[in-house]
Amino acid sequence: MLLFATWLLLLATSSEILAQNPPTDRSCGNDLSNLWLDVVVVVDNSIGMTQAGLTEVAAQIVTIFGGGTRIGTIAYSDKRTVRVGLVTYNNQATVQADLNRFQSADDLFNSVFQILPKLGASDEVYLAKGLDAAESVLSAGRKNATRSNYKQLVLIYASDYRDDGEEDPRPTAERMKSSGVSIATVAFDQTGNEGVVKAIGEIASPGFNFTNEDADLVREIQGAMIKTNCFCSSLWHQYRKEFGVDGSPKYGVCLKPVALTAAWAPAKLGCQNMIKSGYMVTEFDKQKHDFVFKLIQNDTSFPEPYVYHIGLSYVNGGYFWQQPVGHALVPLNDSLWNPGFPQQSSSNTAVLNQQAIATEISVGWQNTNQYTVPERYVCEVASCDTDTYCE
Ligand SMILES: *[C@@H]1O[C@H](CO)[C@@H](O)[C@H](O)[C@H]1NC(C)=O
Ligand SMILES: *[C@@H]1O[C@H](CO)[C@@H](O)[C@H](O)[C@H]1NC(C)=O
Ligand SMILES: *[C@@H]1O[C@H](CO)[C@@H](O)[C@H](O)[C@H]1NC(C)=O
Ligand SMILES: CC(=O)N[C@H]1CO[C@H](CO)[C@@H](O)[C@@H]1O
Repeated sequence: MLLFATWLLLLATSSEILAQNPPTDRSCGNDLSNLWLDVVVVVDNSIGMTQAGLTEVAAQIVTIFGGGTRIGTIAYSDKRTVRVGLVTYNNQATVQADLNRFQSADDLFNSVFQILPKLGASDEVYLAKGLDAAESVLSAGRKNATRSNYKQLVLIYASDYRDDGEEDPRPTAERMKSSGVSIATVAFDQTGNEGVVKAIGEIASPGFNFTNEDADLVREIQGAMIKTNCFCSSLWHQYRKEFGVDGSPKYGVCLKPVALTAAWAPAKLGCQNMIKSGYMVTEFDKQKHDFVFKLIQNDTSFPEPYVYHIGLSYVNGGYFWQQPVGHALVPLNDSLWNPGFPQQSSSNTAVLNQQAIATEISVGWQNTNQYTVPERYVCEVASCDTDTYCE
């Protein structure tokens, strides 16, 4: 009796622990010491920035990269390193440092404090000039496909903005963003001109428009670096909070619909073999379920009615989610079964999404045979980020 009571207590406690911690999708790796990126810092050094302003910027740059980030490429065996280039601009741009110049954090810190606090001679300032120079620094740093697997970020400190004629920074900004470069802006607002602040922010990638008045600017910029460093290999789609919204928060999870049909068990192996640490997709909650379905609906190789295998199956008395090989399966929490499912069956132990209701385009789970029902499927893998270096 006592034994039974203890057992009940144990059972209650362990299910409580599970209930308190419903499984969630992984966040992007956020370890600044393992950042791997190419960054060009572009600093307005026109008279309007003032020497005090430039010294603040220098101190800030040093702080941003001061979180143990490996600067340069030569001194490290770990490939997770950051190259930093430096451009200043006023009525013309000067490349102060290409991406290969700084080879340690000390080197970067000392040089930044030497280079930056020297004001330019002009009070005219053309962001377009600075941006063009940053673009050429990035492309010079990519010669011979050097670090072509690294993301690129341009960090701009700007006190003023104009976009007349050839001095319009927007075409360069658009071209860079559409080729995968992220742009973060810090509007250095000395005069309280909101129009200028807004215009500078408009060339930034979504959510990367900052001002020097932000209370936590260093952390914001570090956050922009962490987010830029969190991405999916080509042909994989990053899971975000909202489908198709560029600035929507990213998860550290990549998804790939596979249009070639297979039964559940071979599909599971297919995901494991497609990419290192790959596995069949999890749908821990409705948000993920809906995201995956939108991804499928946007994929013309998936016909209606929509049916696709997911990484859920019945193992040892319960339903569990797939995980990378070598990791424990994750017990099911939220349920999104179609009416009448799961059906009791010793052979139908695999789960697929099935479009069931004709009047409404949606899918729900149904259990099916692991070996005999060929369908399309969706694979999942952790994103490339500070935790995971991707060749
Ligand atoms: C690129 O490769 C060419 C030919 O292999 C070599 O001559 C050149 O030095 C390389 N350039 C850089 C920047 O590494
Ligand atoms: C950044 O852009 C968003 C969206 O356009 C805007 O709501 C926000 O005020 C901007 N922030 C700054 C600091 O300009
Ligand atoms: C939807 O599919 C189109 C065509 O393949 C693609 O260009 C677009 O990026 C997709 N949308 C999203 C949000 O993935
Ligand atoms: C089906 C199920 O177990 N749902 C649980 C998932 O986790 C939340 C949060 O702990 C619980 O409230 C649900 O009951």
